[in-house]
Amino acid sequence: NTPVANQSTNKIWKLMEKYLPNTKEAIQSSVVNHVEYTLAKTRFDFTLLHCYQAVSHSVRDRLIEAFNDTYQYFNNKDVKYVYYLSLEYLIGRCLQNALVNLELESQYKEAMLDMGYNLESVYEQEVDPALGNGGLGRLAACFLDSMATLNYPAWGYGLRYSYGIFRQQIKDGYQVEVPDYWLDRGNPWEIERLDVNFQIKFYGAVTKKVQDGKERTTWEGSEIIVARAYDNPAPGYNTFNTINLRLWRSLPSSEFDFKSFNQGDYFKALESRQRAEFITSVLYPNDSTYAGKELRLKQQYLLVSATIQDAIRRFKKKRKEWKEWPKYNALQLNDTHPALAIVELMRILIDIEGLEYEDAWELVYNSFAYTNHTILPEALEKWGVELLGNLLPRHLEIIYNINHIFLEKISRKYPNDWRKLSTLSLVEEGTHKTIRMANLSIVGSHAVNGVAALHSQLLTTTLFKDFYELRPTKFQNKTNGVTPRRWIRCANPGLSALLNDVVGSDDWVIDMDILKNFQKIADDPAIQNRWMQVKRQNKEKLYWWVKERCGVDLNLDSLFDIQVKRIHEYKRQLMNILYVIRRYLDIKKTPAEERRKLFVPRSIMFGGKAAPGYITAKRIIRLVNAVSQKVNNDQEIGDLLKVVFLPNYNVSNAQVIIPASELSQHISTAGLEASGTSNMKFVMNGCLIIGTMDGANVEIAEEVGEENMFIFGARVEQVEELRNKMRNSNYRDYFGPRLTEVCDAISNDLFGYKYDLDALLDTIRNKNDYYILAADFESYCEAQQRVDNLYKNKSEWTKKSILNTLRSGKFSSDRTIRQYAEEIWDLEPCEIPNPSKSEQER
Ligand code: NBG
Repeated sequence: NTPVANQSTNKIWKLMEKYLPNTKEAIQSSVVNHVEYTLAKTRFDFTLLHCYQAVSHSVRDRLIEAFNDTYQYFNNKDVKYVYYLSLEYLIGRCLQNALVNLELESQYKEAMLDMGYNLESVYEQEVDPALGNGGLGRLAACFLDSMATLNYPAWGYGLRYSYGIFRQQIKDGYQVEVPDYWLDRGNPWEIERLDVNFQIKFYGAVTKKVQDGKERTTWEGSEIIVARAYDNPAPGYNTFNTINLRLWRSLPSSEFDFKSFNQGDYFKALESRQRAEFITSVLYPNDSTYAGKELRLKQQYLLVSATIQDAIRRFKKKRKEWKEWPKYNALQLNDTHPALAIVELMRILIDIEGLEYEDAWELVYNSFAYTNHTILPEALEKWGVELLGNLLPRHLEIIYNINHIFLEKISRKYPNDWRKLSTLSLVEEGTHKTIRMANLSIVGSHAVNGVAALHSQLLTTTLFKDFYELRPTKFQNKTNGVTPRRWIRCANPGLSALLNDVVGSDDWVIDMDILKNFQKIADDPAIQNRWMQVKRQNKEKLYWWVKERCGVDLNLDSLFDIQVKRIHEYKRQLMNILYVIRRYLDIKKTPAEERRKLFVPRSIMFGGKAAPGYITAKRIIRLVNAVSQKVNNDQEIGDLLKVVFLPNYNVSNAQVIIPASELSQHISTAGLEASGTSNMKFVMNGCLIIGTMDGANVEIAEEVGEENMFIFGARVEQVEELRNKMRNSNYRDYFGPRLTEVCDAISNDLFGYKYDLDALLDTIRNKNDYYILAADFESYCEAQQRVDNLYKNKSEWTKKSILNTLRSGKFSSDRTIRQYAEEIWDLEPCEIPNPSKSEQER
């Protein structure tokens, strides 16, 4: 802090006030300047798309300012960092979120309106970057928002795929996957770092040499590519802190194909350059199954290697002593996908930095932590030893080393316990020998957590039981959360305004727990009315969305009943659609004049993508569309029942769908949904949940009260017994009469597509109904009856809706991130002074 530095900083602050003030005029001039100088369009004639691009650039200027200052400040304060490693980030659209977090939305709205542009239509121009599959990727995005908002010194690291999750089209009722080249129109939010590049090696050979009486190992890769950084600023709310999501893109390295060029094989050399670019070209569209493909392993290693190199470079700039590593670095693994980071850090510490094995291990162990997101066996990553050994020979060697030392400890503790040795081993023996990435992640981490109380408990009693017994203190729970900034403040402006009035400020946006203090408003008829109005407006917005995309006219007075999530057998969309058929048949059986008395009009909506190779999931989509076609065109039914498949469910669509929903379905087989996060978004937006006691539903019931939900179905302790009962019996014995009639209707071709649909029904008839859909069907129908009964009483329904929102505070990702920071990362917040405040305040 020399006087000279102070003087020049002050000068810069003065200049900044000139360039980026938040007045209407300054905003407008920054927008038109970007039209002219960044987009090279004329100020006097530009389209809505150009308007979006120019507005985004003007907001980006502000973000960059905050973002540079943030890391400068962290660096000066010499803080500890957390590195969040994830192969997926579903960040959704950025413009509105940035404006809301910078608290500039109303200023921009006014400035743009004055120029003839409606800010909401400007928002609609943005593509939705969909670099993730579902809950796991969206969780990472909510975490970034909370880490920034709570001023934690953090970095997000991931991959910049050129193609995100496919776009889903529905053709003749079937899902069709279309590539999503999201960078088509450029990406105004990212900052390409031409100067941040790291070499990444693949294949090659390992050599050992004795040097000064010590064995030194080196690995020479035979394919070398480059990872380049693309930075994406993530602003906090109500703070100047803005953190970075650094995404890597693969590029060819200039050196390595020199030989081919020199040998005159120009095309071969270019081909290999393209191969390098291909690595980060596409996201694997699997949710809860692992691919086992070499390209996927290359993606994982690229993320891990570039990130570790970056973190080490940053660490070395400040200090010399390796033993300080864990004091300044925490690394969080979002599932096992980036687990090779453990091995990569070991490799660099031993082979390059020359540390002893035990010393290196201590640093690795104390800095890494691992989050598990599922107990489904098909999701557990296991890499074939041949594949791994060929691509990363030195890493395989280190994994064997880790395993050797670990198993020696185990056999000392449990002599001759072969069962324990074989379940704990990082290596799965057999004809096809594999490396178990979950075991590697547990052994290499000082903390392991599940994502909801029930899930974390199941980890310690089933999947990771033996690891738990070995070291119980390593296992923790961190119940997921979602950010109220995007999921209430941005997605539901009507509700936000109402909550501002109730609370008397917008403090709830960063402190959701205060909503609890206002529960008495739930009985207030005036509030109830306003609450219903807000819901009605949100329903209207969805009404138009559906009309435009699906050509269906919904009844705005009907109950909006929604299930949106990845399509999977364990999530039981099949049970939902079978109930819709049940309802359809029941309506048809009822004399016309009694129908409206007995049935509440319902609009039942489904949305979600199926993994391209998951045939059963795709058949579920086919069934939904077949039922939709039949029911929606049945004159007798009219608007008593409508069924719609909402195409291409993604983050920006969710922001329209969730606030409009009244009933929300979370009906997985107990024990199989690790947490769920959309359940939290729905609750915050005043939806009532129909659901099983699974994942975070259990904690939602604790918070909002079971009486404010529609809980049904077998509990986790009962599932195995139900399966056993079915195992040796005919489905006719375990199907109730209501379900039998539904399935018969499908088999008798009431909806067409007999081949596909019979095959679908076989999954519950002849495969012993693993997801116990038949066993839960009766209790599901009863819960649905309770829904109808309550919906007839508008005031009671609305009261419960209000209580759902006011009691949802626990499910803010701010709570989750605080727990990670305090209980796993040992991380302190570090808030940077706001330069727009006066000098005294600074
Ligand atoms: C998913 C679970 C969800 C959970 C999210 C986020 C994977 C592997 N798991 O229940 O299925 O909410 O992770 O934790 O995507």
